[in-house]
Amino acid sequence: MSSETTPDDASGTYSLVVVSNRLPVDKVVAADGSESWRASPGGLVTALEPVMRESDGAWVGWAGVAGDHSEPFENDGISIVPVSLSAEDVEFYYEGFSNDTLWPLYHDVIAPPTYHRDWWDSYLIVNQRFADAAAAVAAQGATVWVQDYQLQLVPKMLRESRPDLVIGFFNHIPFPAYGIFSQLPWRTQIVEGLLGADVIGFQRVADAGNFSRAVRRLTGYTTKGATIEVPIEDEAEVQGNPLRAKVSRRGHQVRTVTARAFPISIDAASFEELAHRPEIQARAREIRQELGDPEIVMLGVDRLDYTKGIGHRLKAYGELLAEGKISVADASLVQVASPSRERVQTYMTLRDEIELTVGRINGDFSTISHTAISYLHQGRPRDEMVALYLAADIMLVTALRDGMNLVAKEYVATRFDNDGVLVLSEFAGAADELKAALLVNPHDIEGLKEAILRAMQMPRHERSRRMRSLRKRVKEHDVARWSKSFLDALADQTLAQSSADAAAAADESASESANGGDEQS
Ligand code: GDG
Repeated sequence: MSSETTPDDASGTYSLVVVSNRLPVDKVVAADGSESWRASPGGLVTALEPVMRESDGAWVGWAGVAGDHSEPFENDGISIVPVSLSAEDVEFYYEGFSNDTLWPLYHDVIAPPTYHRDWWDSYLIVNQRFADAAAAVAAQGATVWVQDYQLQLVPKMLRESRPDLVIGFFNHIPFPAYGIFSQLPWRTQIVEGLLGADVIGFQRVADAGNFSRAVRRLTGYTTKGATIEVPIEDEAEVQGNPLRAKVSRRGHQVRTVTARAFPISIDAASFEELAHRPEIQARAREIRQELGDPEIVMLGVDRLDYTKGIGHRLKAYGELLAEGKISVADASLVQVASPSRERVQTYMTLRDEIELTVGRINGDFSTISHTAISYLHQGRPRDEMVALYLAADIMLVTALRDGMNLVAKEYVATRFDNDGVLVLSEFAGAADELKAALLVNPHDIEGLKEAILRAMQMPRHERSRRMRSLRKRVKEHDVARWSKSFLDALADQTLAQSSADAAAAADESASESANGGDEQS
């Protein structure tokens, strides 16, 4: 599966470098000590894999195993550059600061964030390690695209060491309102870290707005629409890339940063292609039979995470059964809850709560022929996910807060039959685009129950009308369009600055000639 890295030039560097916490592959160490690599699931990988395969770029990230020191290699057309993390790095930087400080804070403190200075110190050290690894493989003037909340300091660190680079950052999770963000003891460092980028992308317009407000409050820098003027303090930065510096109205040397929404998407065609395969359609029919041929199959697919609103979904379903509004023969629920962050305490507690609830509902309402909730705490192959999407009459996405939610888009992409109902939380980024879904507030359990009943009773023509509209959006705005629009914005940003600079230089020389070069005038 793997071979030596083949860089795009003799210097061993690449013109496009993606940097993310996790590589698109995991290292698997077997009991006998033998090692192999396996594709790893997750929103980011799903989104970026097709982009990377089309370019000859390098991907810098962690292999998912503590203490790993693997050499760079090539996997399925992507050059992989592993960054090693010690067991303490994993505990402090990853499970601690990333998943127990930033994750709950950025998801509107649904769970309380923990603040530890040791975790922050580790975040600094590990971000520098990622920045150094990226700088080492980036060619002169290369584009480096940094991904997500685990690496928010990397843009500034990269700019300091490599002012020649074009730097992008994309935040896959929400960016919270200032009233929440301001809790973070290291809020200014985070904002300064991000401002090292030329373009900062967010999922929703509201996230970009929250970021710009944080910039104004914490730094006082001027923002205008999507543009932020960042003062240049280090002369080396101007020397490293003279085209990027310009003079602001207040007479400071600044560079401009763009912060705006780039809603992420999926490789819609590949989901549709899988859905057309006869064996996957047969599997979808088989799933329904195995469930005891209920009238309606409902589906939830999530990482087992407290942001996904799995508990709210189960509560609504359980109450509908308890009130006799539905029976298990009418409507069966399949819940895939893929294991996630299993060493973080909040996730252990969540798992216990969810499994207790599932057990209770099944105990109270299942019959020998019909199980109320088929609960799968396991990752499933992509083919099986598509079969589940095809088998499901109703897809329940009830996140309490979610950057985008790719599952909602995947469901839509597979439904080439223009059938199926998407029940979608208005707190998922996808709700900004998928307006033809049944939008719900998952905190409103009565509203959620009504939406489920409405979805169950929705006439075929309405299902079809809504699904056509959803499919149009997802097919036209796929992941290729997302990455292209981000990379185009990065290119435009540097181009605009170069031409603004060229124009300024032309003005200056024109006025110098008009003034006869008299510096006093
Ligand atoms: C983050 C943000 C944002 C899940 N279980 C299995 C499996 N998956 C795949 C899904 C989907 C992906 O993982 C999950 O993506 P989501 O977007 O739903 O959620 P997060 O993992 O939280 O992703 C999110 C995303 O980044 C991208 O920017 O949308 O808001 O939180 O692709 O299909 N895939 C397989 N088996 C599973 O059991 N094969």
